[in-house]
Amino acid sequence: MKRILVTGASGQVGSELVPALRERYGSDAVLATDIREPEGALAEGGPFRRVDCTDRQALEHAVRDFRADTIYHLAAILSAAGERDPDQAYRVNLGGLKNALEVARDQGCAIFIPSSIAAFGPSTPPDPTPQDTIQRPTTMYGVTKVAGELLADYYHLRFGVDARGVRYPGLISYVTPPGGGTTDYAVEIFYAAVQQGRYTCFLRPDTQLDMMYMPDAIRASIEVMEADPRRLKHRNAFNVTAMQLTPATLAEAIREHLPHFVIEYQVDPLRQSIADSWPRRLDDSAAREEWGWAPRYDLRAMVADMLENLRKKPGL
Ligand code: NAD
Ligand code: AKB
Repeated sequence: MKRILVTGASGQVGSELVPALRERYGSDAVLATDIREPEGALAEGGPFRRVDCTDRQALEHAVRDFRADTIYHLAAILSAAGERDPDQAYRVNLGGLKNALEVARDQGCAIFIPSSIAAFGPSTPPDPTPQDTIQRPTTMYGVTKVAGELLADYYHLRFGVDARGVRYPGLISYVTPPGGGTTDYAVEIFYAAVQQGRYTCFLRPDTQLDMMYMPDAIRASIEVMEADPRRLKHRNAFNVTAMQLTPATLAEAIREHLPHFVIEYQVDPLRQSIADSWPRRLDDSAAREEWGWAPRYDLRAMVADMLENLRKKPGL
């Protein structure tokens, strides 16, 4: 029976991944950990332990006490927050990851490590961005993501650690708000549309980025860990994608449901320059070939589901 420890479990991804893992493997088989208290389904659905991933001993004790055989290592500082405090981003994203890999090696755990479209930079071919290509990111977040991809490969090659991962695009979801990224606009826009009927976007209307709806991201994270290892040529940092959006096309899709919705633009130079350095579209053929990846939500399906669920959310 699988026993899974999730770091950074209270965040945008963890708050949906943990319930999905509990549904699949049993509620007592998944330990959620974070430095932030969990809320909602995450808090009610199974065990939680406060663990700072920069504290290797604390992480090791949690893995050992729980007898975990798999770690989903989600704890991180995202792109915009990382530019406000690059030192903290380095400590959490790289220090925390190194600890998680060491603990996985010591305790014989498989480990899931998410990378990001942020692992690419302005010299990467942007459309489509190949699986294996130039990676010279210009943010601290991106630097830690490239280094993380390399570390994960290294721990597999050198120590046999079953490390796997995907490069998530920007993730759109309604359970937990995003934690300080550049793609956050694609979530904020929905809350603003439902609550105020208007949104002021911090990116230019034509800024195209890769995006994915959270149910697809959760499925990708579970499927890559369950994939037959004999078929995997890459293991880590698989490009995955579902849709390509600009603020203008997203606003237009929202207007199909809310015809009076208004979008305005007040560009934030920091986040615009980060977005301009990222790919416009990932080539996810390696994930499709090696473990059968395919997204289920396109723009229309995602917008309809987001609006339906946000309207049901208490307080909105
Ligand atoms: P998030 O910011 O919503 O959540 C991260 C969680 O990590 C938070 O709950 C935070 O409290 C926790 N955390 C921070 N420092 C910690 C520490 N020292 N010890 C333990 N926990 C700590 O981020 P997310 O969106 O859930 O991202 C999860 C992973 O997915 C990250 O690795 C991120 O880089 C990656 N990712 C996310 C997106 C996205 O759009 N959300 C896109 C690409 C990649
Ligand atoms: C961010 O914008 O920082 C994240 C990501 C794409 O990694 N959402």
